[in-house]
Amino acid sequence: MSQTIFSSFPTVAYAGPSSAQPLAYRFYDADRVVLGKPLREHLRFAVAYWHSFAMNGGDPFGSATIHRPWMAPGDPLTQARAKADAAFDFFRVLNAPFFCFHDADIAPAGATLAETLSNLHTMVDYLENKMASSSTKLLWGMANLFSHPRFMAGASTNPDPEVFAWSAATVKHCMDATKRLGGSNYVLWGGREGYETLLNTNMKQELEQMGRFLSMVVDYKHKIGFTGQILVEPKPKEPTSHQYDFDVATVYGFLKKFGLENEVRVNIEANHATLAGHTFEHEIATAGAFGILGSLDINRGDALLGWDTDQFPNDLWTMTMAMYHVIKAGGLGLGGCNFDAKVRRQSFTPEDLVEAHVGGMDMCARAFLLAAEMIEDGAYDALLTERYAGWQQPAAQAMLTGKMTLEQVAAKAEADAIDPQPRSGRQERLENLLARKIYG
Ligand code: XUL
Ligand code: CO
Repeated sequence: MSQTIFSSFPTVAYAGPSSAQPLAYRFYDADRVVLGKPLREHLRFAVAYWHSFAMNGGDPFGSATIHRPWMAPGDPLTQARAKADAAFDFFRVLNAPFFCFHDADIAPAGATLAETLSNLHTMVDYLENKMASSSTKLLWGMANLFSHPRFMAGASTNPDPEVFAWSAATVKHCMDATKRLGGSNYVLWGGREGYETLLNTNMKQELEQMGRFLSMVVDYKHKIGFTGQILVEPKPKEPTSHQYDFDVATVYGFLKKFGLENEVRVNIEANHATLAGHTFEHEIATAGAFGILGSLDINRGDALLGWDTDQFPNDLWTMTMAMYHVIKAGGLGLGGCNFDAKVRRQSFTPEDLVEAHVGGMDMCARAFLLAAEMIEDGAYDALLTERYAGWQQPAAQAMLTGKMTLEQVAAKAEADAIDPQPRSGRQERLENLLARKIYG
């Protein structure tokens, strides 16, 4: 393979917590067995093609600061191949188990739908070839149905049925590509599935369109025998003021309405959770409660800014809580931890990109190890068991399992002259326990 901007980096290795090297894993010991399987299989780390190889550091106030060789003017397919060469070299550096992409990240748009789809398949051929000599697999594929101006009023929710049809054609081909590359999941993020003003929006109509679209995706998955998961990624706002897939609970209600709750799961992103006024662990626990936890987009926002800054994670407490609830929900299964995170505008060197991922992977691994300890030492579970013990009594079970009506519960409460007493929730004790674990 030709030289890339990552060729000079050796493959990052595990060096242990006391290592001071910037390019070593201190906690991500991929082969270490925890809770019955290697860390690599619990975490299933993925590199996001868009933030790592397509993003150029531009923001609303300034132009590009990140200039990669494949971004220079040139034949678009030749540049796309150079980008793929660099991407796979980067995966080698990290020893990354997975990557994720949108169609628009890997292949240039053409002048027509047919040319755009042809470019996509040309690049899928190229990626398939690269994957044959790489250990990096595809965690998920997706269609970018939000960047081009045709999607300015939505993709499946667009008032124009031709945009719905364009989106359907694109998703069909992206699902074919994902299946061909052995992807574990196919993700839909409703980039512009929302609205700016109800003055020009028929919400009922748009939700019907979105439900129909997702049903068609699920039907097609079964038709082609794609064995991966279909995932929806919730986000409450940005780019539109009101996004239909606001949060996990909203998505669950939507799936129920269209009878898709056993077919579709969620891809939960940390920064989207906080934009919705939740914590990352709240969203994970909600998905766990509904049985729809699919995968994670790892990043963080900036509490002082309040928009989707997609930074690499740096808060061990938050991440430990998140990993604890991942384990409680039964793990990530076919999902994984995708770094939907980008380096800052000033971090334009290849080394910045490597260091960002090494730090992010270590942060997740460290959090997972702590969460596994929380499970293994049993103190949290013991408190929960004690807190809800009353529900194990036969009389309480009768209320829960539908054996009693409201009048029967009322009659019994009155007859028993019940007198429930306040009990401590022990929040500070539990927080102190976690603080000791994290900070020593
Ligand atoms: C947008 C977002 C996307 C999706 C993929 O906020 O998170 O990057 O993950 O389209
Ligand atoms: Co995301």
